[in-house]
Amino acid sequence: MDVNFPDEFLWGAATASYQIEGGYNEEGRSFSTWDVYSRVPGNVYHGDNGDVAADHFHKWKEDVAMMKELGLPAYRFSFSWPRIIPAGKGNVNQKGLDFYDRLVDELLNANIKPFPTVYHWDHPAILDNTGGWTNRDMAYYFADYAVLLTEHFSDRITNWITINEPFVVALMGHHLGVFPPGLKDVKAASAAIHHLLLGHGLAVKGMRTNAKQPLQIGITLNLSSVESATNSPEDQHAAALRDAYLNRVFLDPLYYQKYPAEITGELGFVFPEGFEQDFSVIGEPTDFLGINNYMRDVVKFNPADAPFTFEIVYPKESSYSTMWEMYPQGLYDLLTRLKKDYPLNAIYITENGTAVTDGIDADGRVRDSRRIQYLQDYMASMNRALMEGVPVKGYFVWSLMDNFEWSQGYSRRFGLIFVDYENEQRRVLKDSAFWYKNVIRNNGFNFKTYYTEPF
Ligand code: IFM
Repeated sequence: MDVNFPDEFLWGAATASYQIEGGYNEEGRSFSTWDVYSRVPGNVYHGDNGDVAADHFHKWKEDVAMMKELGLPAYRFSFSWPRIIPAGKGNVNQKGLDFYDRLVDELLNANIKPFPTVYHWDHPAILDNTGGWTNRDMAYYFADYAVLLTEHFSDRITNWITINEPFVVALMGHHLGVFPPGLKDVKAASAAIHHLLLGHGLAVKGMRTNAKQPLQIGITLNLSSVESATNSPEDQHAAALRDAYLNRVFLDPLYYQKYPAEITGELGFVFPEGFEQDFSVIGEPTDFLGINNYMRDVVKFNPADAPFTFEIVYPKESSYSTMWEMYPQGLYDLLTRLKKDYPLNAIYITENGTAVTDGIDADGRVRDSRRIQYLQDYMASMNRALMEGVPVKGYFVWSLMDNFEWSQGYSRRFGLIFVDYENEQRRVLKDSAFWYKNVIRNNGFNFKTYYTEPF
C-alpha cells in the first residue's frame, strides 16, 4: 500500500440524530429546536424537515447490518436529547433509552465500537422558551443529560463526545442568524459560546464521576486552516480575526483557559459577568480533541461588516463538492498547526467528507468517484501529518448515509450509503462504500486518480 496507517488506527463513519432518525413524534420524543426552526417557511431549502429523514428510527437494524457488511470498526451517532429527556430537564423517557439500548447492543454484537455524541444541536425546543444557550441554566441541564447517558451506557460505551461543533450553535445560531435560534446578536452569541463551553466542562467532570469504567471523553470542534488571500497587512489581520472567530474562540478557553484577545477586544464579544471564574471548569482535562474538517478558509479584509472585517473567499465552484471546495492540504496544515499550538495527545477526525450529486445508474450502482477522490486525498493528507508526529488516532467519514443537511434539506448528499427518499428510504451502498471497505480491510490504500472528467 502507498498510504498505510498504524495497526490501532480507528476507522468509522458518522451520523447525527436529527439528520437520520425521523420518528419525530414517536415513543415520547418532544419537539427539538430543529423541528421548530425547519417548520418556519424559508428557513430550510424546499421546506424540508427531519420528520422522516432516513427513517433510521425504524431501519436501525438494517443500518447496523450494512455497517457490518462494510467491516466498519466504529460508528459515531448522536443521542437525541428530546427523545431521552423530552422536557429538557427532569423526567426521563424510558422508551427513548430503550431505542438506544437496542442500537448499542446491536452494534456491540456486530463488533462495532459505539462512539456517540451527547449533543449534535437538537435540544428540546421547550428550553428555548427560557433563553436556550443564552441562559446559564442550560449548561447545567446539558451536564445532567450527559451524566444520565453515562450512568446508563458507560457499562458498554467508553468513547464519548460531549458537543458537536459549538461554533454552529453559538455563532451561526446567535450571531450570523442562519441556524436556530436565528439571532444576530453578539451579546447572545457571547453567552451561548460561554454556556456551551461551561456545559461541556461540567459534563466531562460529571460523566467521569458516575461512569462504570474509565471513559475517553472529548469535544468535537469544526476547525479549518485559515489563510490570508494576499500578503497585505490588512488581509493578514483579517485572517487572524477569522482564526480567532472560528478556531481559537473554543480552543483557547479549552486548552489555555482564556478567550483570544481579538474576541474580547476588537471583535467586541461580551461574556457574562464573572466569566473568568468558569475557566477552571471549562478547562477540565479531556482525553482527545475531535475535529470536523471539510475545507480551508481563504480570507481578505472587507470593512463592510466592521468590526467583523474578514470576508471568506471560497472558490466559486468545485467538481468535488456541492457545498465547499476540495483542498486536502488544508487538513495537513490544520493538524500540524494544532500540534504546534496546543497540548494535544490524541486527535480524532470525527467528520470529513463531501456532498456530490449522486444518482443511481440504470444498473443499480451509484458511481460516486468524486467522493472516492475526495476521501482518498484527505486521508493521504491526514496520513502525512500522522507520519510527522501529529497524534491522529482515528477517522470518521461524514456521513454513513445521506441525510437531512440542515438548511440545505435533502438537496445535499454526503453518504457512503445512498438513501432513496422517493422509495421508502431504500438504501444502496455507493461505490465509495466499497472503496472504504477496502481501505478499512487493508488499513490503507494505493493512491489513484479516480475522477478525471470535467464537471
Ligand atoms: O451535516 C453536517 C454535520 O451535522 C456537522 N458537520 C458538517 C456536516 C456537513 O455540513
